[in-house]
Amino acid sequence: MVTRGFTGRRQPPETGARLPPGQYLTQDFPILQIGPNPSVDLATWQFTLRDGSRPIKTWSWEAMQALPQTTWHGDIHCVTKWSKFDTTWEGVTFDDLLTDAGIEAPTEYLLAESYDDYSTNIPVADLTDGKAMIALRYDGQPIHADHGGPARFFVPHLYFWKSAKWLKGLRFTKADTAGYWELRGYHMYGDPWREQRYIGD
Ligand SMILES: Nc1nc2c(c(=O)[nH]1)N[C@H]1C(S)=C(S)[C@@H](COP(=O)(O)O)O[C@H]1N2
Ligand SMILES: [Mo]
Repeated sequence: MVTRGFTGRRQPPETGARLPPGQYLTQDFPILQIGPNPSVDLATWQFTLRDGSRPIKTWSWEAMQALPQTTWHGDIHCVTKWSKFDTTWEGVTFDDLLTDAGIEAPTEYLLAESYDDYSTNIPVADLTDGKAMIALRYDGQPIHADHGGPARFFVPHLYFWKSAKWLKGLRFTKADTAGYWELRGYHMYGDPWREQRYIGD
């Protein structure tokens, strides 16, 4: 059983087992971002899948809602050391997106790109088999703009900076290409269980 209202450093053993090294458990939901929320209008919202500079397919908000929706439940881990347990997200898996586009991944890497000029790189192997989604709902509700709504990328097994808010598209790249934080000293991969926070970790 998870202890409710827990705030101190001491924690039940089952909590410790779920916490990656160096993380602490938080009950609230911190907001972290490089600038103000970009304004994203659902009427003009677009999501585009690209192979390098070449567009593969673009979805409107309605088209994205019409794709199969999958629910994910579990824990998220931010590089600033908070972890949050038992979060519930719903959206379109990366697998279902590729199926709808009628393609297989053309390269082994991609960049998630956002409406606020944020980007972050992830290997394609980390996105397949249900490991990532275009999240459209959090806790049964539309995602609040502060947490990246209307749509954010969601890659929960990596540090949360890999889950790009206000997602605009995914761009396949030939090589592993650093995004916003990776250009500023953060790790290219970001596995919380191996504590890959910064370059060289
Ligand atoms: N577009 C965009 N996505 C982003 C960021 C950002 O600044 N812009 N910050 C990242 C970081 S560092 C973290 S920890 C998480 C925070 O998500 P939250 O605000 O929903 O907790 O979003 C990530 N995704
Ligand atoms: Mo972060």
